[in-house]
Amino acid sequence: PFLQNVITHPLFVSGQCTTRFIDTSPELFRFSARRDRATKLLSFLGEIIVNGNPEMAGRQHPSPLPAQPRLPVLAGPAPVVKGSRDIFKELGAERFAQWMREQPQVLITDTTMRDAHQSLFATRMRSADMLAIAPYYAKLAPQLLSLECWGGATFDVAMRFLQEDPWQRLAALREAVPGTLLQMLLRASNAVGYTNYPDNVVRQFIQQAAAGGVDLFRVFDSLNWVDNMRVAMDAVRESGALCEAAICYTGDLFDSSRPRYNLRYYVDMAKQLEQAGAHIIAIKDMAGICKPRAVSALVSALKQEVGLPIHFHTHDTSGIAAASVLAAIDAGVDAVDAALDAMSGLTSQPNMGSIVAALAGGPRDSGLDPQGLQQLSDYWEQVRRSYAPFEADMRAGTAAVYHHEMPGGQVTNLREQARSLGLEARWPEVAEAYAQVNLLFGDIVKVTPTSKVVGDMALFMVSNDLTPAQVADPQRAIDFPDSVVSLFKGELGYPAHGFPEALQRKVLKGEMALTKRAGALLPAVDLAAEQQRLAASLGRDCTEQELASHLMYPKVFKDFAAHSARFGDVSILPTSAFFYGLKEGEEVCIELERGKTLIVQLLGRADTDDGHVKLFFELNGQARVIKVAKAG
Ligand code: 3PY
Ligand code: ZN
Repeated sequence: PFLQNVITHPLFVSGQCTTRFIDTSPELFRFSARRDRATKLLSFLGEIIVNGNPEMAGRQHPSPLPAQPRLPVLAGPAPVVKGSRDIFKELGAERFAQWMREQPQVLITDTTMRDAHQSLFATRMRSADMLAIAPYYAKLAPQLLSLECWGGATFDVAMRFLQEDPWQRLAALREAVPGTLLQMLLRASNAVGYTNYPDNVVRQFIQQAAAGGVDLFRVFDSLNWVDNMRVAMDAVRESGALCEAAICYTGDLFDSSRPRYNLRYYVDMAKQLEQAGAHIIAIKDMAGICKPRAVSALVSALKQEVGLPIHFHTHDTSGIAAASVLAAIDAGVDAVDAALDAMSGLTSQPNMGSIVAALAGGPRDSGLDPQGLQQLSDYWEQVRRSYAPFEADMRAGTAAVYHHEMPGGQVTNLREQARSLGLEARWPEVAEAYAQVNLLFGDIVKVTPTSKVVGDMALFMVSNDLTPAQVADPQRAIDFPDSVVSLFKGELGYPAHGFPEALQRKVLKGEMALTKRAGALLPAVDLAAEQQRLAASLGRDCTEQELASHLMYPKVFKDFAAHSARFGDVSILPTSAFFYGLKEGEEVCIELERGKTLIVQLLGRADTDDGHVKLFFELNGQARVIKVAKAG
């Protein structure tokens, strides 16, 4: 490697090196770190080849294994269109919001890199697949309002299952897509977690996310409790980013038997959010139950009574969500969410290409180029194949969603949880129990994290064969799941109408519920001291971003940091190699850094008699042997 560094050095190549060449060129010795990184990656590949990726346990490998996706071929120069981020930088937040309202065309957010894969294949999409296509967005779809590509469940899943640093994903996307707004989903006081955090932890997270590249924060509270959104909304505004505050749609606007969630309820909430400093209002229809007539009435009322742009988000679980999107557009909505065709439908967002086609030539034509979208979608179609083992076996939309009201992102997850408890065959009962739990809990908003609590309780009822009457019966002792106790204690906040008192008494068994916002009661974390403690436990300096990861998910971050120390940055591996390893004779290219590519080929394998496997690789033409212990 030293010789290699010498003969490729620019001074050597140009013949200008003197006798001091070696002394004055420390970079000649920078081969060990690269070699170390290559060895770590080979060790990881070795683990996957011999023991399998733990994420794949119990799942079927696709056959044949998908090939590396082909990227679009660009014809002609890029269109000269000012990207949404350029406009935002020029106008600032308030005037950008005004600009949104003044546009005749409907603005479109692409959810492919966040909600679509969260809802279709349990959030397993890897950064490598996003980063390869990201630069093409500027050329093929520069008219998009934003790319939703961060937050929600992606933060946790990146570290927990994909062994990736979510901050690195954000920074790389930011670099790859400089002209379009990057959007994240933030669970207000729950940040990107499942429980309320102390206020200063939420603020620190938002500061880091804004500094790391997020321009537009969609903020929601899982019980539509505006007081629980203020800390997050203030922090977003202070960071200079766009604050999009969401009203979570639940129930049915026109169902008089459930009058709680009526037009007044949503309009009042939107007005409170406007007062609280929102730049944009989102209608967050996380389950995909906002029917065309309902969204039409809602958008018209909001446009009349609130002076902010309205952004509609829905899911296609019912199979007819595009009708709602078109109804919202007819009613004057400013922006809508959609997923690129190959990543749309079912529990994901409705189909962008088709919506764009339906609007073409009309007064609200989105301005997006159908062919550009098609090229992006062709790429995603190939990518999706690598994730087939994570997809729910759902073939068609279903009206059942109007009954159970499960968020799109939860359907695949709850099915997965049911599977792990051996309840997969009883899925219709789980869905029914989910609807029953909602009514037992007082007809609440169900979105992360409250939706997880309702799901936990539904699984608990099905696995213990409990009826709603038995759950409510004060005489029957029940050991409620921890998440249910936490909900009734007010640790996630309160619905406007409170929890049903009798059930709350039964769940809390004499414990007191919180009388204030959890975030205000939780003691502030001494951030500097915590960062020092974290650095000490890692045995190295740590960044504020790592501190944020640790504050959100201490155990997950610790495991991820240990994995990175052992195997290096595995996010740069191609997806097929990451999940499925290499077959004998197979070769992969791994870009270690710009211009430094590793070409790895698996030549063969041999079992040893001490429970190991020796793998014979060729790495950039040189033989390397890795010995891997067989698990179990
Ligand atoms: C999340 O919080 O991750 C969601 O997608 C809610 O809809
Ligand atoms: Zn969603």
